[in-house]
Amino acid sequence: MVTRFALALSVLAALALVACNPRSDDTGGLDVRIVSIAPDPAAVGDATLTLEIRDLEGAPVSGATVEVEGTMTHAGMEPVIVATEETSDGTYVTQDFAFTMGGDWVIIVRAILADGSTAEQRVELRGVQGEMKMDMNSDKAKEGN
Ligand SMILES: [Cu+2]
Repeated sequence: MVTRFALALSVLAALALVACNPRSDDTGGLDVRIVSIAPDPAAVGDATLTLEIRDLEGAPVSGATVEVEGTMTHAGMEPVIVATEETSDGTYVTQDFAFTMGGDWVIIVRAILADGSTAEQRVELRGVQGEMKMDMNSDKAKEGN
């Protein structure tokens, strides 16, 4: 029952996020996108996200420091935050990313460009396959750990 209630809450939280927070992703006019997620479809476990950053003219943006955060909308979720490596001009690949739970995720890409400016993009990733249980339901976690 607790789990079901928690799930209902997380759905409500997701709806609230959509309804009340029409996000203005601050990409500074850049095109920041996730071009692939492996494995596909996404599933619990190790995963590799490939991102592309392009400028207004569509040219690859090289030399950025890019961090990727994966999180979920329910309370108590510990986000997964990793660095990326630029594998070719404007293409950045996550290092040691993993989906820790099944369900709906939000991927947040944060880039610090070579000139010091920043860009942030959020992408909803629904239906990551696998167990939707989380360790947070353990008694230890409930006590605030
Ligand atoms: Cu979660």
